Amino acid sequence: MNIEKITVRRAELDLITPFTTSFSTQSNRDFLIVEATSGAKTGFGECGAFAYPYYSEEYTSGCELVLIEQLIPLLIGAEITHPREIRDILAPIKRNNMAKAAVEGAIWDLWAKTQGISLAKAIGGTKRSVEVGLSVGIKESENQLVDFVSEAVDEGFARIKVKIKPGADLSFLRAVRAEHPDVPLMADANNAYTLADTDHLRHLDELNLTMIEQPLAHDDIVDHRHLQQALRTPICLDESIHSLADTRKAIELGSCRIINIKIGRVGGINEAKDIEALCRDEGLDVWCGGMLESGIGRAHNLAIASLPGFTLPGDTAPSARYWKRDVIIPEVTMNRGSVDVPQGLGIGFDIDVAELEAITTSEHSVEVDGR
Ligand code: OSB
Ligand code: MG
Repeated sequence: MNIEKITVRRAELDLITPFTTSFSTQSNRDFLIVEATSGAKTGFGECGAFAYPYYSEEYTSGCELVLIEQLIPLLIGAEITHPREIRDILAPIKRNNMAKAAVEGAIWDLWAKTQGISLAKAIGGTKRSVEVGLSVGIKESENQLVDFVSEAVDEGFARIKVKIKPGADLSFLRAVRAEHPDVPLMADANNAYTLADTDHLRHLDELNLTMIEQPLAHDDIVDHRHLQQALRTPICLDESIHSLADTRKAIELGSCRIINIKIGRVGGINEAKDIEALCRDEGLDVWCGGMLESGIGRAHNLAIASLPGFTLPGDTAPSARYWKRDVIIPEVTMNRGSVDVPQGLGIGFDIDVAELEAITTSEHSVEVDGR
């Protein structure tokens, strides 16, 4: 399979509900779609980066540049027999994981389409449907949060994740727990705490949470070990894990009991698969995180979540939770807390070309003959 053309498309979508984390409030997405073409077939990938580098060092404009100037030149015209080769081709470029994952994802989709199989099958997925949780942003009051969560519980989500930060944590979680004593509940701090908060965070143990996600610094694994030793609540690492090597070190140290795998954060499906396999061997639970993706990134997330090691519900909520109109047809829907893993070719959804064109703000294509 020869990679004849790669397009980087920048697009904007408005979120139905503004999403507040400990680091920002987002009301729209300014993101990249990468398209890779060979012959008559095109594969689609999405870059998880946000417009500002608040979650990690990557951000949309930076990813756009690194794709155009560094990554695409290594891939254009390349003869690829299997997408597992892409990681080595891109290895000279350090990090830039979300940019790498976007183009790797496009080529995985393209390859699956040339093989006549689904992306999930190409990856080695085994599940036909995956359990889904909802990630709920920080609300202004405990009451607002409880109302929002109650709606989500009624809709059937398999677990609820509540964003927290100092000043919007224990009382908010207690209010949700009082109303929903049995719902699988977790919290995500997006690195809003330090070890000095250990006594405060110990109160999480009273709430029967399935986990606390990334309580400490985005680049830490050592302090998380100390905190995990002080808590009964399992720690899940998100921001801290960028690779298989990071995963091995976190497991060796005992820094967490659960890993959130985001394809973008770890640099692509190849790395995500290796992390899943290691965690399965080591008995750690894994689940699929989200970056408020459009349907294209969501389809990739559903494919990876179909691997057997993804034992917990993922942040792969239905399209209607995020967008008035998604860029895929049909949109992602949920049935009793689960989403079907698409079985069609590649990502298994058609692209809503009219909608994708309508939300495009810029576009850059590179072709094999240098045009
Ligand atoms: O930490 O998982 C996170 C959204 C933006 C930035 C970071 C995170 C999140 C989410 C949303 O939790 C997950 C989703 O619904 O896509
Ligand atoms: Mg997180």
